[in-house]
Amino acid sequence: MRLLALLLAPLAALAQTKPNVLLIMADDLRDFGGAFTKEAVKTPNLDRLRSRGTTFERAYVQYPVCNPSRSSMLTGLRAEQTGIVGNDIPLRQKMPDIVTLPQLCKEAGWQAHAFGKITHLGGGKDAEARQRWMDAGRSWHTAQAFEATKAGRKMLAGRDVTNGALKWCVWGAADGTDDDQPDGQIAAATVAKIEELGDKPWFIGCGFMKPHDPFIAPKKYFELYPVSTLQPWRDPADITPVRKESVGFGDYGMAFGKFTPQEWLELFRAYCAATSYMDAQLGRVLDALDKNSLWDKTIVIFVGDHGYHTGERQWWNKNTLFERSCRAPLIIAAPGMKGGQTTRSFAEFVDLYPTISDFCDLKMPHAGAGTSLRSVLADPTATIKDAAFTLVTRGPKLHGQSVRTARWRFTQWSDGQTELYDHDQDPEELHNVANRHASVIQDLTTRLQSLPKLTP
Ligand SMILES: [Ca+2]
Repeated sequence: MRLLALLLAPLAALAQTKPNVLLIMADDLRDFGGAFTKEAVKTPNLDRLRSRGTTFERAYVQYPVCNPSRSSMLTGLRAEQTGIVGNDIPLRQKMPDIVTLPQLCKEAGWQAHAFGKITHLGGGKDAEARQRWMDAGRSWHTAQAFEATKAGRKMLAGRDVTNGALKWCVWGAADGTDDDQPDGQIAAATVAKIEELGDKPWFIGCGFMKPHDPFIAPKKYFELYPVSTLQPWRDPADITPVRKESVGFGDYGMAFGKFTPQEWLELFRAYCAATSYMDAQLGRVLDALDKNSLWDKTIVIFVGDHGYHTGERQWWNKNTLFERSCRAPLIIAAPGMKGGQTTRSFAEFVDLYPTISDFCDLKMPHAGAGTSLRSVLADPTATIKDAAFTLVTRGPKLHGQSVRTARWRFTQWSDGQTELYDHDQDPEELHNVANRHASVIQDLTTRLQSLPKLTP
């Protein structure tokens, strides 16, 4: 027996250095107050994952739009460095030789498979273009996207809220089952792959597509939210107005400006229903980890790709430099780390690449912009950084950069305009105090100047 144990010891050590990686993403899921329970939305499976891991209450994306955020996260580089600042350019067109996070593991022997939306899903109906957008073959052995079935496309209730002005701005309570929508199929495919791969080390991307628009979920999830139980956000009367490029710009701003209280309520209810639907699919994946006893062999990361305004500053979207858009959900459950922890340590999504390569004992092949979060997982009172940075662009001529510190959010536009919000007094960023606090602004301007230059 002793000889057998000696022979097996190196194998056990090897297994420990090759944990499975389960990267679960939700699309356009705002951070509901960090604890998820402070607001109306019901997310029992996110709560279940929180009990297994560490919840980051201050996690920030580097660009609050799908493709720029995901490209930054998967390369460990800031959007200023990738130059990917829109949903129109696939990663490889801009960075043909970069080694992505799943690719790093794949080339080191992990089985790498993506289901649903991990990279941005461009390419329309062109199957080959879609595979290129998903970076199949380079980042993943296989990558697969999913669509609603005929039953799932039949709406039992719903409405086009802007009468066609914004094509995406519709909600629907769908006929059919969970698996008639893409997220149910994504959960089923993820579970099947976990069971198929057994003891081989794997890196699985499980990319849920909700609560992103169109705000559709099977009808039963709408029934969780009787209209009388919901109170959508209303801006107070004394809110400081800001420039249109900051928030409220374009056709979106025009349309949201006309929303009635009833329309804000309808959209908020649909967003909550789509969130609970996504959460239920997450539960199926967590069940597979339970059933196959994989928690001590798997690092599980749950992220949203950026935040979302559900009415704050009369905005129903992302793509702003406010807290509601820049802050996103992040939960990490890693082998050997305690569960049920919450941390106020700052985290940026560029930290995920070094964190996962740290747990996989792989060297990051290029100089990344982030830092491993391992020390925070070991001790949630530890900190690895005291600020987080986010970029947006407004066409080729204007961009804004924002820095969040423990007390402040400071935003500087490339034409020199600034905004400053004091989180000690004003957590919802209602009052711009940039005409005061000159020394704070000087300090935070220096911090922004330390960022890499935007290279479009
Ligand atoms: Ca998104």
